Amino acid sequence: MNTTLIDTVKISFLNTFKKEPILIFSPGRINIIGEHTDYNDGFVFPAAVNKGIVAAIQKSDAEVSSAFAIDKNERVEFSLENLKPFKEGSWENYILGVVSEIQNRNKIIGNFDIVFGGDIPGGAGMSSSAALENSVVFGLNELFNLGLSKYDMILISQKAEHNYVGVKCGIMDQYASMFGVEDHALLLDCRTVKASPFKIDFKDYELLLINTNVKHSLSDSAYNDRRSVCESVSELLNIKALRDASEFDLDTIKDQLTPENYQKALFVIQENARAVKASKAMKSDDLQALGQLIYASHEGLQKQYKVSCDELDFLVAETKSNANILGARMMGGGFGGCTINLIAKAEVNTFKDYISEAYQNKFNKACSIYEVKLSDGTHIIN
Ligand code: GAF
Repeated sequence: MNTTLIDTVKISFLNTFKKEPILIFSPGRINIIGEHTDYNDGFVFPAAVNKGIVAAIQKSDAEVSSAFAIDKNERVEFSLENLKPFKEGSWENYILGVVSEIQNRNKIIGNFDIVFGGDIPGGAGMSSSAALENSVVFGLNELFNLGLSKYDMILISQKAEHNYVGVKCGIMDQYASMFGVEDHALLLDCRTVKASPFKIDFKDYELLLINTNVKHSLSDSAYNDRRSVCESVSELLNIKALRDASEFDLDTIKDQLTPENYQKALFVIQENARAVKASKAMKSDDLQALGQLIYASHEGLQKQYKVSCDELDFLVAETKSNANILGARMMGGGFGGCTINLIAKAEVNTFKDYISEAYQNKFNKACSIYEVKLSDGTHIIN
């Protein structure tokens, strides 16, 4: 955990409110494989990381509540009555959305002050948004003794994202951020919302993240569009979600689908199978097989599901001739953010130098590179 970030958040809170806050760390996440499968009731393979959101929160006697986003240096006050979303794209919606969903469950909270900061940039595809939502619901649960389980909390965070942020996300991000286990990735079945933890020790290899530092506009609406394609194909197949379909089933309705939508549904079915195969490859320490699945995932996200972008495709393509990189793919919702790379530890420094220069030359901007540790989920910092 980033102790400088913790100190900054704590000091900012103390200076403004002159009272001791509860401090919460809520991690971002990586995802080894299983992209866009969560809202299809399928499998995903995420892990919480040691980067995320630190929030300081405490009850307030004032007539209103307040939130301060350190990174943006923006402060907002709001009444807990008649909550309404701020304009689209506002960070306030992650907080107000959580408050509103708590109220929808007839839980009573009083006014509070929250200060937060993070060390994952928004749009990195590492889910700073779920981390923020989880930190808010976790903090309010603690302050006002709401009696929410972690499971209740992630559903509240997810609903906040649906109803206040406007992204009809699945449950992967909120789950990974809340339930992460140090040194483990979680093979999560998004239908039962139960996960099997996998101890991650890639021996001579590690996972390296490369951030394109772009987030293309319309990514939220493109995400919601993908989700509705999947739902309409499921409806045609008369099944609950694409997790229940085989490639054979899909072929039976091929003539009722546009070629684009057929490919999208096919991608989901194949990606779901890849996530399960990846767990088997990991159980048998077959990193070569895992790497191939990771590459295949990118190919599908790029060509079938069409959620990649030039910057991500470039970063992945640049790994292909490097025998010390076993797999690479875009990670998260897409249209920007990070790639995840399964790379030999001995190669990391050389590759960092190489890719930084190549990316700069190609796009005339810098990429950022992160080495992360797998961490525990949302918790109070003592
Ligand atoms: C975003 C969403 F929030 C997740 O629910 C998931 O669908 C992911 O994109 C794609 O796998 O992070």
